Amino acid sequence: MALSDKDRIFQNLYGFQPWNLSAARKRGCWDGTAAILAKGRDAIIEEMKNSGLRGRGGAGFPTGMKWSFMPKQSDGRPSYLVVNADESEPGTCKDRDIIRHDPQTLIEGCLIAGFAMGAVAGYIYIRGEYYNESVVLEAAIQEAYDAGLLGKNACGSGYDFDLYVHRGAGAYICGEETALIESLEGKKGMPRLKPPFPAAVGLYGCPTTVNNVETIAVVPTIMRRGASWFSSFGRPKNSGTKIFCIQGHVNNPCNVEAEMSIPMRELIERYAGGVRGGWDNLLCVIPGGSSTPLLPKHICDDVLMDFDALREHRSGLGTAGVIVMDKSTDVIKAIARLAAFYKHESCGQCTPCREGMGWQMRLMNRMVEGNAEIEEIDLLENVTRRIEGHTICALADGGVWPVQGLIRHFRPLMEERIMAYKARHQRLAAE
Ligand code: L3W
Repeated sequence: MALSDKDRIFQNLYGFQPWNLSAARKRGCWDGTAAILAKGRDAIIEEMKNSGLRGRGGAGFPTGMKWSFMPKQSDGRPSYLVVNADESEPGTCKDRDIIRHDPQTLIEGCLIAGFAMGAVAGYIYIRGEYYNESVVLEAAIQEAYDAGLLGKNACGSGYDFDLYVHRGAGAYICGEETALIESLEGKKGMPRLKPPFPAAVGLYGCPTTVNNVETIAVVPTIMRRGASWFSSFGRPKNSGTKIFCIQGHVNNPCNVEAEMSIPMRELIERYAGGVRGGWDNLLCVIPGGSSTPLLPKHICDDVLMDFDALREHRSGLGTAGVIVMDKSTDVIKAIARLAAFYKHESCGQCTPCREGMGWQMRLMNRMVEGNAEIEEIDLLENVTRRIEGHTICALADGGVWPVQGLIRHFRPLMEERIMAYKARHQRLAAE
């Protein structure tokens, strides 16, 4: 089902109205929250399961199921909710705009989610570079406390819930949930081995659920409008609405909340004004932050923007940071830039990632010039396969997927560049 304006959960995504509590209330925030909590923990989790909501931070894990992993009875340890606002995926700026312009959607979501999982407190871990957003968030939380919506007897529900903001220091790896927990505990942000999953052993060794900002911020509306309303958008297992960040060579770069499973072509055409210079000028699209690029032929196949459809195309929805590149792009250079990002952000804990990301970046830099041997393309592909799946966290996987996609889709271009480099040097040597 196509989304109309009134269906949008984020009514202030563009900041046309104030973010403060009274304006948020006029948009429907905090409407009947006490009645939602009165339904009880199990009913809220059931509603989330029925809505089909999947995590919006990249992995797409079913939210209701994740909450159900939290202990029903305390064994003496407190439980915590942690919100991942360490938004750092290339091309992704959706959580930033939720916090900037609609922070009460997130704060109300924290209360409902925290209640459903029996948490005593919530921590919002926000990336250090989002300084202005952290100021807005702190002020919005204070407004919620002052109005009795948070803290002791939150919303008059009899439930006590505190919410804190913690600023990160600008490391992409701290978006990985266990590295985030380490960082929150005051340690160096390095991923932990899983299992145990955070629901069993998380923050300070206590049961913890880590959810992305967008995931938590849609919860109040799902509870108000109902699971079947949310799941009427998209398709089974890929339901609901989603914020897409469309950028690059489009006529109108934007963040937009649209229905899940919208065809990529329609998304770009309807909301971003189409490709600069027209569709014939399209080179490729990275659909999910730094996932594998897709070619125009895939887009003409009407590829759908959801977790499962993009996986079928050996790519991914990720955080839905859609990067459009037209034919003026040096795609080898663009992917080399991503390789440099992952080299910079590797925590260095696992050898395949620590060594592999640097090796990959250096070879990719030579590929940009064409200063390589043709056989090194196969070597590059081979090494990426040896890195993938051999590290504690998904950072290295994310680092090799775009390179694998480049080789899969643009090998002739890479070969051509190497041949041109050789020809140029032979000519210079002969002169
Ligand atoms: C209990 C089990 N819990 C899984 C939980 C797990 C986690 C969630 C997903 O993210 C993706 C990558 C990119 N018992 C469980 C369980 N869980 N099995 O479910 O877990 P997982 O392992 O599938 O993924 P992950 O490592 O949490 C990796 C994407 O994230 N990505 C994007 C990053 C985005 C940003 C941003 O800017 N927002 O940083 C980067 O790689 O798609 O697939 O909570 O505990 N049996």
